[in-house]
Amino acid sequence: MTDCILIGAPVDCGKQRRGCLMGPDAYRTAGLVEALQGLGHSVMDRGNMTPDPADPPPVANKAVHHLPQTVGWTLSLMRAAQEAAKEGFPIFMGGDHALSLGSVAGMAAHAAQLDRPLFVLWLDAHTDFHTLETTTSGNLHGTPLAYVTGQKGFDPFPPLPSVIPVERVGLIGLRSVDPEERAALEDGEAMLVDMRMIDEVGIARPLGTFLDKVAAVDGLLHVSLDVDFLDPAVAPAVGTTVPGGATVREAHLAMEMLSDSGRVCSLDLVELNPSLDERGRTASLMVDLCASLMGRRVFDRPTPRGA
Ligand code: EXY
Ligand code: MN
Ligand code: MN
Ligand code: MN
Repeated sequence: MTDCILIGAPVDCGKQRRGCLMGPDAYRTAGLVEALQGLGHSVMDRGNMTPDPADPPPVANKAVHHLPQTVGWTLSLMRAAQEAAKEGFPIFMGGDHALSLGSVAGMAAHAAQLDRPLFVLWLDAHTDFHTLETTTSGNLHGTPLAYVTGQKGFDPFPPLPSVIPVERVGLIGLRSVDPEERAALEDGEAMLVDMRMIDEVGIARPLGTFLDKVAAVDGLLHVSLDVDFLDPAVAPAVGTTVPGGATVREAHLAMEMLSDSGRVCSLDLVELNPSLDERGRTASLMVDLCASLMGRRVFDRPTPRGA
């Protein structure tokens, strides 16, 4: 049984196109609380956050959209993550991926206090590895992973309590990477799994290797699940769809492997735009995936019948 702490983070300032504001309530409407309770977990729904304004407000930067608001969210979510992690398993219901600027930074600080290495699994079509200097869109939802791994060029974002080394980062589902992000990542130590690799060897092999790495150092693992990790045909309710994404089965297998590992300490559910959904289909799929992450199984470790 896990003490799940639901945190509504209706962050919509990470991009110009609005639509993630209603994300947290879409997950509630899709039955996230009941799904977790049905698995025997306790669920504390903290409601939806509103960010404290950054004090002093940062100077706006014309190349980046909504910088002051996003810095405010980052500070608030950093604090919320550390508090919630002391009480249980935080599930950040987004809101766009800019929420991970604060959620992941806060979880890294929490893990550092426990003297445990924090790993991050980024399930996403994108690497979200731009800095304020490299972004061409000016959308901060394309930057969180660069920030939490300590890349330069994030002034006036707060200094990180604990930096996550890129060798503790795995990205799976990649199929839309900008030149600057590729240049920053390609020769580095992060595990980069694009859809071609999943097509060739499946999702289990690279994910299994990554989980072995986490276990080898008794690490903790934060999972950041972007709706656009999935193929738009099965998850249309996201503003940054990229064709050729993960199938429903690949996503469930990943969640069940993560659950079996026992290493996951927190979760982001990000980029859901319910206004693009068909009868809440995408929100329901994300709730189903969360249930697989939190222990739902058809059979307990099925072996082929008669094996
Ligand atoms: N790399 C592009 C940009 O920086 O604007 C697209 C980013 C999409 C980010 C979404 C959250 O994954
Ligand atoms: Mn993302
Ligand atoms: Mn994405
Ligand atoms: Mn495939």
